[in-house]
Amino acid sequence: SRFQNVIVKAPARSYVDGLTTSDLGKPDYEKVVEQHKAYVEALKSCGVEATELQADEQYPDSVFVEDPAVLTPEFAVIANPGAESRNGEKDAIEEALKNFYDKFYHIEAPGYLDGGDVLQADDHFYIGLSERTNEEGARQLKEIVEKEGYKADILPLKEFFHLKTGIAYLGNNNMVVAGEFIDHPAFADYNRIVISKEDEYSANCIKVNDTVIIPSGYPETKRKIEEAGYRTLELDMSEVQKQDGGLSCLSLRF
Ligand code: CIR
Repeated sequence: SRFQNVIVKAPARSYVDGLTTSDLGKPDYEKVVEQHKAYVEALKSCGVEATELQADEQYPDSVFVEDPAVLTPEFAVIANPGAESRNGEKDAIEEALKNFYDKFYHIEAPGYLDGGDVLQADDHFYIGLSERTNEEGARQLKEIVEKEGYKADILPLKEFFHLKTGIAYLGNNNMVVAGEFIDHPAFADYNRIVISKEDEYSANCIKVNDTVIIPSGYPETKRKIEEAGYRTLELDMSEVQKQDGGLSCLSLRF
């Protein structure tokens, strides 16, 4: 499937004080601005139109637009982000999505869900249970997508922060897997591209039309994805990684 549009949001100055579990140090604001610009340019080079939302100082993590929504070609689901400091991010995202969608669903409390815990592979959704996504949130999303004709599985996470921290779908049955997903029965029928422990960060990559965008500094991952038949494009993600973010987190693609 091809994407025509992406939504991105510029990093706020408050980004450097956002949530993180990593011990990689404080991000450099000027540098994350540069990295984000390069990211938006890379997406555009893959043939999508970018809707670029203004930075919002009130929400340090709002650059991670993937978490407040889950999109399909037919409908939008406004999520209910599980971190309190991030929950209000969903309003600006819903507003932006009104320019593209007529059909909306909402995940409602006591259900919580982050888009980072949701992976779509063709007509199948995988929904991770994490610190951010609870059983009720996952159940609501499963019910929505099943009603719309998709399949859905709910998977409790053991180690990863978000489901998509350790997995990416490239199409053609090709699944990039790391850590707890390498031998996970839910993914046994895919052609698995296995990412080693030391390269785990690069499992969060994104296929945008004819290109797979990967973080720079992972030659083994680049080789494996190219061997699977894809063109790759590398981006420096250092300041994003410091705040537990990856390539998928920075955009909504539809
Ligand atoms: C957070 O803790 O929510 C952000 N610092 C990182 C969110 C990353 N998003 C994602 O994996 N989808």
